[in-house]
Amino acid sequence: MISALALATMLASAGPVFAKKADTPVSEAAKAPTPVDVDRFLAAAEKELYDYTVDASRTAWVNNTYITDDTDALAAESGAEGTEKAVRLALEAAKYQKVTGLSDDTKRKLDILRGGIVLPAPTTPGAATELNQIATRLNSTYGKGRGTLDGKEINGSDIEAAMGESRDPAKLQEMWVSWHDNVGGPMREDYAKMVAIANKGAVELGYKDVGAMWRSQYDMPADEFAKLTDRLWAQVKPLYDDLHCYTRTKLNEKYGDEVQAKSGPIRADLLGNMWAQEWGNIYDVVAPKGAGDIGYDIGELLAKRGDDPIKMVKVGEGFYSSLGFSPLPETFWKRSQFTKPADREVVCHASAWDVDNKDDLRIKMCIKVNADDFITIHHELGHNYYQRAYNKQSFLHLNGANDGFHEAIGDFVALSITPDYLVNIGLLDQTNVPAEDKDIGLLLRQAMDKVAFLPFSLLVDKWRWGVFNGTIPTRFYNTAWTDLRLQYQGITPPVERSEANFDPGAKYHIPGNTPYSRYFLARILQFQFYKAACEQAGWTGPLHRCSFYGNKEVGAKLNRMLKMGASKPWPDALEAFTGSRAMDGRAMLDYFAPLQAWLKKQNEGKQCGW
Ligand code: X8Z
Ligand code: ZN
Repeated sequence: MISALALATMLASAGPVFAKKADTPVSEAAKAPTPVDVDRFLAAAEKELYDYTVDASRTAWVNNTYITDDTDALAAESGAEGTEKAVRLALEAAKYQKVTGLSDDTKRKLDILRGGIVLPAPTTPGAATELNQIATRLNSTYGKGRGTLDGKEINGSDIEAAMGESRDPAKLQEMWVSWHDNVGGPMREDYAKMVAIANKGAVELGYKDVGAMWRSQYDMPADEFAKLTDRLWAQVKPLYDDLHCYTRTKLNEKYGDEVQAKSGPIRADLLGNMWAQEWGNIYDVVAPKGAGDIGYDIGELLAKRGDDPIKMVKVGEGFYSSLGFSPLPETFWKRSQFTKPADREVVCHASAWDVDNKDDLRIKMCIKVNADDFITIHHELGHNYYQRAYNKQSFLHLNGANDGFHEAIGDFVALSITPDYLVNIGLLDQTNVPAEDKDIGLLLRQAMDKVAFLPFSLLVDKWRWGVFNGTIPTRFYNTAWTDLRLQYQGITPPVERSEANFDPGAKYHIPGNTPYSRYFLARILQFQFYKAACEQAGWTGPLHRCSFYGNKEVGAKLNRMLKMGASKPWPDALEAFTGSRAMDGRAMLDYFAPLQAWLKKQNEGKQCGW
């Protein structure tokens, strides 16, 4: 997802320097700036950035949906213009932060303007251009990436689906290794160069490094934010450990000691996902024997009904309409990329766009008829409805309360995709609704995606924070990545890796320069939102069976939070919808409590951990 400021700031600039007008009398110009001057500066900055982002978004859209040397060149040029613009305004904002008597709102905007740049460049001539050329090259290299299966080339979205479906360890290993070698490996040098340039930019803006800058955007000191994520992780880690232990046992039963040992880490390519980030695709391997199994797969239900990708998006839209949100605009259906074009290279990794910051909403996906993409559609639409809800805010507030909120909305909605909801929309036969005795199966299916993801979503930025602050030097890029994967996820690559590899580059958000802590926060937040919505709806049954589909009151209350955008500190937004001002893993733990008790029983007598 590209937010207005992230784009403005990802891209950077050369334009006219924002300063005193040439005809301003010297005496007046020399006077110390007043709060009124600062607000005038902010209004001009917002206008300048707004005008720039509409054009820049179009350029970025064309590049991402039609990768050629030419669109790369255009995107890099437009990006450089944006970087220079954003950096110039950020430097001004830093100066204005010293003015006394500023309103909270003004201070907030200055903070966003100064710290909201994803990849800052130093003001050295040519730096923004080089940075954007590298960033564009990395993004497009990922988009054009290929692995192999049975010795034949296979593109990114096909290999992702095949990792979910194959249960052949040799084939899984081939796909894992070829993807990591071919896609990540060649990015290594570019990545190191990019880190060096962006760090210089962060220092010019008064931050220790780029990682500190990323951590500065959560309405608290950067160090506090790192501590908060660690606290939340400590809260939910026992649940992850139980799931890891159980899953390892099941993989050992299926594949034998040679492929998956009973103890130690799990082999990363056996978990149904190229990055071992979400494990729901191997639910069939871990499903409780007999009684507890849920007995359906959403992908199969969709295929059986003959739903195509567009129909899947319509179903997603239907959920939001049921909450009272207006239908998506005509242009959404005309301009979105729903499926992978056959005749050109694109970035398949899903994203949601609001090109004109009004209602030019689009998604860009390479949809396949499977459960993963059904959920991802709801995720992307969550971004679009959020963007639309806050489109009356001023430019610097055209964003989520924090980036974790933006990532959480669609996922929170998708938690309502319960068996009863599937019956409601005609996908599941009433007779096939899993009875109460299948609750463990339902919860396990969810946990394989939701719980398994937690350590991955934390370690991606642990790695980047270390890279940016120098505790992970270039010569240890891959070792540090593999170590973090072992430490947090308890997984290990299927083959020996070395510093000739660059495995982080095989995950979209590294070459795409999308901060990742947002997804960790979102995983926690979505359960808080869900629990609050179910309470608002008066639900009294087990939490995971609650669907707030069709509930207009929940929709109205949700909209009250969404329309705030980034205009207030995130605790205010959280309070508006949930009544609480703190991010907390409790709601997630409550949701999974029956499963956790069951997992503990299954794990009895086992040596858990790795
Ligand atoms: O990147 C995404 C979305 C786009 S914002 C598809 N997600 C993360 C990922 O795929 O790694 C959603 C969940 C985590
Ligand atoms: Zn997203």
